Amino acid sequence: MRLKVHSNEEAHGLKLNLYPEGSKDKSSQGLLFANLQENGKVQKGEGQVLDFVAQRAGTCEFKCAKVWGIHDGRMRGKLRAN
Ligand SMILES: [Cu+2]
Repeated sequence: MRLKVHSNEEAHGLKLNLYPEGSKDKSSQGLLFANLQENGKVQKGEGQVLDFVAQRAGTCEFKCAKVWGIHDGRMRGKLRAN
């Protein structure tokens, strides 16, 4: 799977949780990244390309990797692999 992330305003970065929600098995992650450094990278003026394989079915949360008060609770979502 490939996600291309682009921000039209300030620098943001998308960070996916590698483990599905409610997963107790931490021995195998749900998402396997080609380049883990891309996950959560925040760089102004540069997009992210997140290349990964969903190894297990489940729902993984993602949020903005940039920490700044007002955005914390809002810039988030979920990615579901069936
Ligand atoms: Cu953000």
